[in-house]
Amino acid sequence: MLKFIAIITIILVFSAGCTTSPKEGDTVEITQIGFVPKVLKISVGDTVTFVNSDVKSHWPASANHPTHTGYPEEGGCIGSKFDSCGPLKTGEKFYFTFNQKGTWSYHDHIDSSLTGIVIVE
Ligand SMILES: [Cu+2]
Repeated sequence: MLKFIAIITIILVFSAGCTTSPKEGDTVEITQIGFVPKVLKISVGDTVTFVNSDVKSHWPASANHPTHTGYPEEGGCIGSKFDSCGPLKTGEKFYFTFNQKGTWSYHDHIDSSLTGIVIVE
């Protein structure tokens, strides 16, 4: 009986562990009204998925428009690595891993009135 309880306990602990890891990615949806959620809090090293749920194309990129130098990692295509480097069509995704702590503003390079913030702690 003790052995049975021990096995059940191990299974419960193991399955509880499985529900929390691997960590599900954080997602920002791009809709016709903009980025949802507008402010997203994550931990350093987390990957955010930007998914275009609108019928129009969108292009997430670091602030500020048009230089995109706000996020302090070189690379990408304009001024920072945090840039989808092209329009996302409906249903398309852009994945970005935030390795820098800080409050990072971004925008839609096609319609720069659409903005969002990722807070990396
Ligand atoms: Cu821009």
